[in-house]
Amino acid sequence: METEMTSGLKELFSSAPETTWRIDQEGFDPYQEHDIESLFTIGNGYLGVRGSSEPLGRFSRPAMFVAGLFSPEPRLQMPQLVVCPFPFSVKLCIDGHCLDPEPHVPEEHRRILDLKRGMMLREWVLDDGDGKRTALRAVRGASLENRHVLFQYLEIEPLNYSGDVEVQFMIPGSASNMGGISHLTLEEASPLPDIGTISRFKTKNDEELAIASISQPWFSDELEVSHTSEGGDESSDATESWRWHSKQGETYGFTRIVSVSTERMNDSPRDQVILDSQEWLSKPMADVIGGQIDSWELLWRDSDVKIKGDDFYQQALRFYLYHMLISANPDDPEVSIGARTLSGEGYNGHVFWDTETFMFPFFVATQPEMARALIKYRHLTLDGARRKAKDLGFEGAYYPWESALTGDEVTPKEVYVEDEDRAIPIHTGFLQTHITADVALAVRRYWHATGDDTFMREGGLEILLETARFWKSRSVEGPDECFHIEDLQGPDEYHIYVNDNAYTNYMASWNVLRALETLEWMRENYPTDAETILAGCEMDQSEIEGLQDYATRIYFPDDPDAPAIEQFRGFFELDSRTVAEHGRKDGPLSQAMEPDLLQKTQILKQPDILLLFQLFPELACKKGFRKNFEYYEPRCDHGSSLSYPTHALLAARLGKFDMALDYLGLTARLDLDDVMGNAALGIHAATAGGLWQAIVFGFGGLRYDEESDSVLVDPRLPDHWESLEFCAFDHGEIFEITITNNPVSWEIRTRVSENGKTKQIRSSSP
Ligand code: IFM
Repeated sequence: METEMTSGLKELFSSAPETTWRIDQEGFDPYQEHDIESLFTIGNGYLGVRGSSEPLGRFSRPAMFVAGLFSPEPRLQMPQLVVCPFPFSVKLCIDGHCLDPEPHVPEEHRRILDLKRGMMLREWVLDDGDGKRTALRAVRGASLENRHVLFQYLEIEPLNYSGDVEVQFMIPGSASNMGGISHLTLEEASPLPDIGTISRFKTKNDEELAIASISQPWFSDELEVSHTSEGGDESSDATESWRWHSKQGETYGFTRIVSVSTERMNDSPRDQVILDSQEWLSKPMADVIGGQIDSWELLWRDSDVKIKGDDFYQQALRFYLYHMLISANPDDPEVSIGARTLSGEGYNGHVFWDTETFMFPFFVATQPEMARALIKYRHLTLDGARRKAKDLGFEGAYYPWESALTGDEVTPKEVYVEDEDRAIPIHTGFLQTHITADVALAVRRYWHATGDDTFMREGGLEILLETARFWKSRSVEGPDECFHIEDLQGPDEYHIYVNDNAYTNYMASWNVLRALETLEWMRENYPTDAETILAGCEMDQSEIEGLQDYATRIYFPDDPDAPAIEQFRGFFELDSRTVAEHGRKDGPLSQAMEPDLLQKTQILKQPDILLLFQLFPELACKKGFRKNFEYYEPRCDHGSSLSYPTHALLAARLGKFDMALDYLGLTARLDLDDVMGNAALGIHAATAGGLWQAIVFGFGGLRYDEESDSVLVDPRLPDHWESLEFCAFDHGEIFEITITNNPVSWEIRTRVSENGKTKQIRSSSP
């Protein structure tokens, strides 16, 4: 009975890569499912599907997320990324008795996230309660060749019985976000004659979501099989069923293709998904899997980082690189990556500075096409940022702290705390102004690393000028003849309504100066474009001169006798005790202290001033890096997941290896060990990017130096790391950097890509 196909599926398990390329999870604890599901998400930047088990359990949070599919949340009046029906639902019935996952909890359950090949593998045994045991094996993935396509292969083997088996492939007729909010209304759940099912939903915005699901058994023609597809009205599931008489010890396999699209992507999503799924169902499994392996090989070629001598970091880093790679789509600049990727509902799928400041450096260095789409998103949403500035009485573009599709501010105004039955106001939407300069920094870094002048001409400079203009209008001139930026919040979220946050002021000044410098470059190299852009922004010469004057007069604290750079005016007058001196050992101080009391201390939620040394390593000698680190590090309680990687990176730069490795460990295991206790809400995207930066910038010492216009490395490896290898793009060249340890030495090989092939061009050593 076993066909070529079935042995192929077994082979996928036996050929799963070695441990640093995979995450294994054994056993099945229903209560842990909602955390584990986030970790085992598969995706391709358009679709993200949580790693929920095929038959769904009560504690599971099964979900599919579709990039850009937002729908308004009624109470808080902001868009939410829609939880879509889980596309891999399967039900098994034996002799007419359908097995719900409870009480039929899977036994001998094993899940493998295959990072190398971009798939999830799962095998388990189900007991029907009467002692009939069935072994199941399943493989699922999201295609990179066609981002609308999901594939699922399933094998069923009756272990100790022969009997009638029925398999149902379902697309649930409903799905809801947390709190029971359902954004989708079912429009259609119909059989597709002889081939499968089609489901169509409408969001509250009236956007259509279409899901086609079709399957096919691998049985020989002699076996009598009954095949039906059904759907119905209201919230009913679309179900395709296969029934046959199974024999003990034989294996029966299925291919299932699910195709998903929305009106944002297609005028007629229904037709498109039917076409896609039919086309993909006709492909042999070997081709689908082979294509997947090839696509992932290409991604890993430039994105992998090899750490020899430390499998713990090697595995954790690949886990986070995988999650970044499944979150970005080089072909879709209308969307960016939410703070919890497409793996969970955290932060409603909204995009924060996490993308530009934490993840973007990874994409710029290793996947410039993905970086281009991400930065283009900020250009496509520039009008929303202009609207926000105007609504708040400012000029230029003020980027939203939380962004969805349009670039309008979508930060909820409050968050409801169920246990305490109260709503807490959220100020970040109009206080965390630094996001605007964080975007500008990403624009320049992208341009600098890629040399993509087209982007600068078609949007980059416009962003830089509009954000520069915003800063001037957001500032007030003081009697000291300096410009001050008041009533805001820096990266450290424990202190609100502060004045002259040094991080923000530095970034604002940098933003304006670089905008003017880029304008000069454009005037020299593309004068017509420069004039068109200025005319489009309605910016004249006197405004440009005003910006020049403004940028050099933005206040920045420079008291040489101060213990460090003052985070904001008046910071040093606050209670100066460190976290240890507050006697807090377990968890952030914020868990034990009310916000208004915390505000009176120097305790930080996450690095603020210190982040400047991460973003601008050249400041290390000018601004007292060590002194600042030693002042602020003991005062940070790491209330944010963004905190650990920056500390790891900076401690490594300072040669404080024990401390660096402690912070690196917390970064690396943040989601794998659920350090923050909220992995169920999705992968912490900033931590993923932060881990790459800590290893490549912190230990590897990679630096893009704007002044010398070159890529530099200055590595500091922990003793037990034998070597570290990574890639970094610069102006279309790929630098392959290999650092060996004890004593440290390195080699840089450079290659260029030509028609998809790569060519070695030179190599150099220190
Ligand atoms: O952007 C971060 C912020 O800096 C800290 N709170 C969580 C946000 C989303 O990750």
